[in-house]
Amino acid sequence: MKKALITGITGQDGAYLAEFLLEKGYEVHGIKRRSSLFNTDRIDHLYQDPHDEDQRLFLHYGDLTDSMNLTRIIQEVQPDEIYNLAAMSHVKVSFDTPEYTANADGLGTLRILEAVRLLGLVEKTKIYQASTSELYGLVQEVPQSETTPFYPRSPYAVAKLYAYWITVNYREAYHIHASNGILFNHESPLRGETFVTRKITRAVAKIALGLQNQFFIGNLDAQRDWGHAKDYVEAMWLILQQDTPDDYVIATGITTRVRDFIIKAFARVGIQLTFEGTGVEEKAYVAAIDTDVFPGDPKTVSVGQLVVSVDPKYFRPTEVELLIGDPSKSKKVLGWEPKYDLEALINEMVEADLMLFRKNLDLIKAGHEVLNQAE
Ligand code: NDP
Ligand code: GDR
Repeated sequence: MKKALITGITGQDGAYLAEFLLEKGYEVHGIKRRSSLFNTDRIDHLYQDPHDEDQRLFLHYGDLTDSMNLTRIIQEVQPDEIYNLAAMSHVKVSFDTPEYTANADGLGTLRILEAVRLLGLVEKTKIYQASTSELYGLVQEVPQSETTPFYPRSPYAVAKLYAYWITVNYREAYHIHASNGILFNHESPLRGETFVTRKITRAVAKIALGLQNQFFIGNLDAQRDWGHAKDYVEAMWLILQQDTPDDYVIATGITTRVRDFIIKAFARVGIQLTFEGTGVEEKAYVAAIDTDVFPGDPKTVSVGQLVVSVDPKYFRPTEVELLIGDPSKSKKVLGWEPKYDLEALINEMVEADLMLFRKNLDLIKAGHEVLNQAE
């Protein structure tokens, strides 16, 4: 039985990857951080009682900033494959916590590579590094491929640049099977609530159910190549199944503006929008409601209602305006093909958030106060 170690198993990708590898018959080990509240929501459905004889999912406390902890876990587990997904992954937050981000996202990768080298696991352990389209940053060329020059635009992207190159260096210097997946944005119902897609689908669901009137947003013109996390974790696995380590772009090849994502998400609940104004003054109003599609009480939303406003607090000091990936190499070499398109992704996300907030609605009707602080 192959053993995989996933850092960041409690995150969006870690949860999908753990499920994928368990289905493939792997023994899966994950590193989770100690937190003052439970932080395993996304993998609770995979939990197995430690007393089960056929237990195949194991969690270890750890942190990417703690070398000794990482080295001990890798020594104990002796993994065939390590997926390094753990990171402070929020671009905007990295401007507030640049040193920590460099430590976890940059040096964290070094700690794993060095542990594998020092423990004599170079021949045994393959390493996947979660690299990112944020490396491309300021547009040099489109679509962006494995040969496009990098120009990172945030402390997060600069930390990930170090992680990318230290992975390449350890591959070349010590012949470790270490590969970078340069993944473009990928989303799902498990996406963190403060990333723009999930923020939008949550707000759309709440507005449709009458739990909220409007929401605030940052740069409406940013363009992203959005895929589904489920498709992207398969690519991670395929990368480690290759005889030779290498770096691959994983993307859909289609880019969409934040504004159009909002329009599509509202359309899913039967609300048509009209945008007025420009720049920080731009706002979106309800233009029409298709009552055959609308999932809530029709009285909760009205034509002319203000639903979206721009708030510059969500702007970044330096922005990445346009990402569009060229996945030709991964399609050709890995045989990777995404199954979801943007419509299917948005539908799944809005549907999941409607389900979530219907439960909140029931709680509110029963007299409970429900707090939601996501931005
Ligand atoms: P998430 O933010 O959902 O998950 C990040 C995970 O890392 C969580 O499990 C988190 O733990 C853990 N983590 C954070 N800091 C540390 C630390 N210091 N030590 C140990 N664990 C830590 O990210 P995603 O699942 O979306 O992304 C996975 C990886 O892929 C990340 O490295 C991200 O930067 C990268 N990436 C993501 C893309 C995307 O579009 N999703 C695109 C390209 C790259 P906790 O649950 O306790 O917070
Ligand atoms: P990104 O994702 O920065 O691309 O990083 P995010 O969803 O945060 O932003 C995408 C774009 O939307 C714009 N935007 C807003 N973003 C947020 N979060 N909140 C807002 O209110 C808002 N309004 C507009 C942003 O400015 C940006 O242009 C994600 C992360 O998963 C990284 O870890 C990963 O490496 C990259 O994707 C690829």
